[in-house]
Amino acid sequence: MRTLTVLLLVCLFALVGCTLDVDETDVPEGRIAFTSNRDGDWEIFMMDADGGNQTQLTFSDYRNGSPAWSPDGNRIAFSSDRDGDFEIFVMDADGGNHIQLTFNDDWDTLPSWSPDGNQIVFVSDRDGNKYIYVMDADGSNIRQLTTERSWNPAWSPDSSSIAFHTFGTGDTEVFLMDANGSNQTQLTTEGGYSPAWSPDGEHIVFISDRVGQSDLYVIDIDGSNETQLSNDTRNEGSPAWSPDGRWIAFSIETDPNWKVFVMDSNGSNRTQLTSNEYDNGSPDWYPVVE
Ligand SMILES: [Ca+2]
Ligand SMILES: [Ca+2]
Ligand SMILES: [Ca+2]
Ligand SMILES: [Ca+2]
Repeated sequence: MRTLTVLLLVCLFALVGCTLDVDETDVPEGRIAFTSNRDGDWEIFMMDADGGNQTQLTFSDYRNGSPAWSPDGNRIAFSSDRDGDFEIFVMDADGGNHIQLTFNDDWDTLPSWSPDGNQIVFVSDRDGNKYIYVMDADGSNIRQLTTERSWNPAWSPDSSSIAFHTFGTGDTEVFLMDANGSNQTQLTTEGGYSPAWSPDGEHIVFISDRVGQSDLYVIDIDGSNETQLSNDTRNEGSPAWSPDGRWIAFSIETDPNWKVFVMDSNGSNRTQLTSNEYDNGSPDWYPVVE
């Protein structure tokens, strides 16, 4: 009887151990907005961070892309070419109530919110090339921040700075600037683009082609500890950090389409989230830890 009791206890502890391990490992939690052309043109979708519950938020005959959650998780900024060129729009998190913020005949795209939700930084070619601009979240008070060709602005979690990359003349490199456009400083030196902040504001994940293939890298914001996170002959794109800091969502150009993946923030455990014959990309993590 005593032997049986011991055996039962061993089994019980083993089960508890297994259960704890499974809980802590590690299924990414939260929700991810992303884009897909699965209905014939680009639309914005949402899914759970494990790839489940994929739902379509926009429905149109034109292109909607670059989803960016407002910091409170109530709205999504995005770009749409419904008036013939790309403009910045904001909609509710359920896909309703579209409000147009920019009005011109040029490209306006890649919005990113200030952490207080009061401003949106974005890319526009309204002045002849692609430069970075900032506006109030109602579309007013537009100011130009960069005067070299630049792309992919990302506002820092502490509000103070904006990461972006420059291109067109020489190498494509990641830069940081103050939120008013001053103090533009180069962060990467061997090629880098598509920067995204860790939620603690200490690190930036980005893409680089420096070894002849595009891979994910991470760097501290003082330029130290640059580390390669992926080594894959396929192209990677558009990284986005989870609000709890544990995960990075991104896209991979699989044969023949782009798919959304997630991995640990150290580069391990790459898991595919979308599996269809269309392109899927531009993931942006719901910003509130639920
Ligand atoms: Ca459509
Ligand atoms: Ca426009
Ligand atoms: Ca227009
Ligand atoms: Ca790669």
